[in-house]
Amino acid sequence: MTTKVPSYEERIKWFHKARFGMFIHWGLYAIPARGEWVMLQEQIPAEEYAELAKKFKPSKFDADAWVALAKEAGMKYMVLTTRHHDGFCLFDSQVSDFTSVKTAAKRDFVAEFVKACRRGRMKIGFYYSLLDWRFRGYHVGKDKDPGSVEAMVQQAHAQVRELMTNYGKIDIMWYDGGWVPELPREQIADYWRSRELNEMVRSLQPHIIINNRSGLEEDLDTPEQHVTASRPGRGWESCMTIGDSCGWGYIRHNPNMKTVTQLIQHLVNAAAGEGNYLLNVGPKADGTIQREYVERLRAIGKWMKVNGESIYGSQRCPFGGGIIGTTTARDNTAYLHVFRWPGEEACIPRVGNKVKSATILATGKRAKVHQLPNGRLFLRGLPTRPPDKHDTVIRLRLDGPPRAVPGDWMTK
Ligand code: JFZ
Repeated sequence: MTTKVPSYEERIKWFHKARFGMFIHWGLYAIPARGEWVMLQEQIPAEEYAELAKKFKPSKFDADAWVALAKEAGMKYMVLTTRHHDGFCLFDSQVSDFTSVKTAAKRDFVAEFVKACRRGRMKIGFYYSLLDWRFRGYHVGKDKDPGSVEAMVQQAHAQVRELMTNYGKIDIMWYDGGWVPELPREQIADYWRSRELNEMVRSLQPHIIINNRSGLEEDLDTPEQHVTASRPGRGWESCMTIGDSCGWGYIRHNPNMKTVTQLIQHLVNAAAGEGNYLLNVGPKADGTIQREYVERLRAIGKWMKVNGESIYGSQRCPFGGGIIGTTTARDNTAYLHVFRWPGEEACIPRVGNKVKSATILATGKRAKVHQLPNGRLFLRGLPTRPPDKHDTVIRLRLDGPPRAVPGDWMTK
């Protein structure tokens, strides 16, 4: 019996409404606290690295606290590393003993995470790394150790089946680790037997969104550490760390933290391109999230409480943002996001609509609207100082869906 898979537009609808999610990189690597690549970067032998599992007993792990923080930030979904490149599973697996259920923790953290997300009405994503550094074949290549590569591929298929079967409705399958050192991109899907794998995923979870990291395009592009829009009509999600790009997993001293303003403007730029922003936290070994991340997420949430209508369900807006910022849209409304406050007057080009009103969301105050036939829109009577230091949003009520006038600047 073949399962009926809903259309792409149907499956991606909630994702476009959500716009903002939490990425969570957590596992044994939180113990050494030098990022999730520590095993490979410090060439730690698998047996030595496995000793960490004896110490992994996160006394303060509380999935409801993670969910509460994500909600406070204005996030609508959460993606957890069920298993990263080091091979350690945060879930119960019949094909591996290297799991949090069969070692010191004796807990199925994925199960606890899923239950907390459901209590918090959060959509759920599973990150799963296809590659597993513990398999010699991955490093020496299929020619030198075909048996090891086959065992690794079979592990991936079996564990993805466990994840798609044992935890109820899952909303995103977030593959990673598809790349193979000795192969060109076009051969990756065959190496992992990804067509067969994803057919199985869709048969078990027909509504699911699958990302583009199993060697196949599937449903979602995943620009990493940058905000780059995909073609109109294709879902995409920028994933990003708060600190240095090397540290998705917890790093004890991570000096280069992005500011709240930078993080909000990344989120806005993603929304302006009809994309999502998946912002990462790397909890400590005890399960708690570090203060610097909590403070930033709460500040973003404060901004989202006032301005979220310009983000959730956002559509591309054809108006120019000029130098002052960018624009998002939704139905018959456009939102001007002012990153660089110009003072008492703001001007943006290519506005083809009649603007019926302009309101600063942070204060509720109206701006005076003046429009020229060539599409230049002037907003006047603005305060000299920016009402919001991160991004002041001005809501423009329009006479219909946003439409641009052709840029006839200097061409007549
Ligand atoms: C991958 C992981 O290696 C990383 O640890 C983290 O989980 C991130 C979200 O995903 O990072 C990548 C992915 C792809 C490449 C490099 C790092 N690549 O294609 O060069």
